[in-house]
Amino acid sequence: MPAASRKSRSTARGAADQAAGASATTGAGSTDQLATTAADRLRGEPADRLRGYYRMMQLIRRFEERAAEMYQRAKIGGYCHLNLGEEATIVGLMDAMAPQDYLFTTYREHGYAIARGIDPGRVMAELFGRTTGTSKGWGGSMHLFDTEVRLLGGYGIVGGQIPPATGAALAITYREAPGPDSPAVVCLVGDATTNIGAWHESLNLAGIWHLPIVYVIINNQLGMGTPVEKASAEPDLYKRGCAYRIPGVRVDGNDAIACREALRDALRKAREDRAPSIVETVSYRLRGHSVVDPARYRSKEEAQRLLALDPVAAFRKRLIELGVLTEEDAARLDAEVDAEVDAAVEFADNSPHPSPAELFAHAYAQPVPNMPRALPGDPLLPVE
Ligand SMILES: Cc1ncc(C[n+]2csc(CCOP(=O)(O)OP(=O)(O)O)c2C)c(N)n1
Ligand SMILES: [Mg+2]
Repeated sequence: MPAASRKSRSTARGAADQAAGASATTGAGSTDQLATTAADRLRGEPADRLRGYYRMMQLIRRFEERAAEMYQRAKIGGYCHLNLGEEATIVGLMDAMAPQDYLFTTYREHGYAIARGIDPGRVMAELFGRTTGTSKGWGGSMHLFDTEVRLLGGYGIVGGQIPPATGAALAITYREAPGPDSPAVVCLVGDATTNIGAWHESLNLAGIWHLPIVYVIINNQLGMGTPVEKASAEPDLYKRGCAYRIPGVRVDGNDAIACREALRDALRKAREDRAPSIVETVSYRLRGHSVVDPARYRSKEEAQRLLALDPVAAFRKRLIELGVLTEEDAARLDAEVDAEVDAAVEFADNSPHPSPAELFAHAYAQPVPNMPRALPGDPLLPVE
């Protein structure tokens, strides 16, 4: 391809601009028009709901900031990836899901777990590796799991969630008739994850078996330090189901309501028509890939530009402008959220560590002896 036409292909920055124009309920338009339509969407929402959205966005923001702090204090070990910059996406997507739906996520999932209804204390306790955590302290940050709210992981392997999510959608087709109250599966993947084999194999099966599943691509513009257009030959990620005749839409991930409407629409098609689809949300990862990544691949100017797009600050400002919140209301909600996060940290810190005697619990179907060493050919289990 000649360099000129290569350049004309969409870039990560261009993707965000396009996203604003491709939201679920708007057509493409000028920046002014887009700002107006986003504001119109907010005007159509009940004030209580908007205040609830702001509170949840701020809860996720403060939770993640405290998680980073706790990591630095060595209260949290292993890997830890934060949702900073993804708060509007999370709130919109989680509000679109019904209680009967199943959620599979990446390792960047703390905010989704909280917005899906898990107590922040149990999430923080899992990050701390304590028995009161969602996975009894065995999973850590990347493996939150809770059957009660149908969060079926938290996967540390890139794309590891895609085949089991597709399998869960297949199971639904055996157990339930299609209809407005039928469950569906939401499978979240990162932008870079659309390049792995499991993505293509799963989408092919979802296509031929007509599975009730929505693949949501959380396009935060980077896979570790690699921009989308350097990793994906088709950087318009919502088109990446076309080989399987799976349609996709792209929405602005900083617009909670656009995210909610896009997923709601896709879920309706999944439940009632058994039609799989893709929703791509475009937002920006505000910090490094994980808490230990200083994100040196970003210039200072870029970092400043991203901070100016902070979805939580933007939502707060917009609600105050619309008269939905006063400065005092917002400050009160912020203080409430801070107290909730303090309580979560305290709960985690005061919770017990798992006992070493239970090292193999929850890992194998049968009890496994904690042998000091085994040589090749030794039986794993004592032979009766
Ligand atoms: C199979 C596999 N390969 C590589 C990794 C290392 N790794 C962790 S996250 C990541 C990038 C994924 O980027 P993306 O899909 O955009 O998700 P994001 O982290 O941006 O949310 C890589 C390569 C891994 N965990 N698993
Ligand atoms: Mg990414």
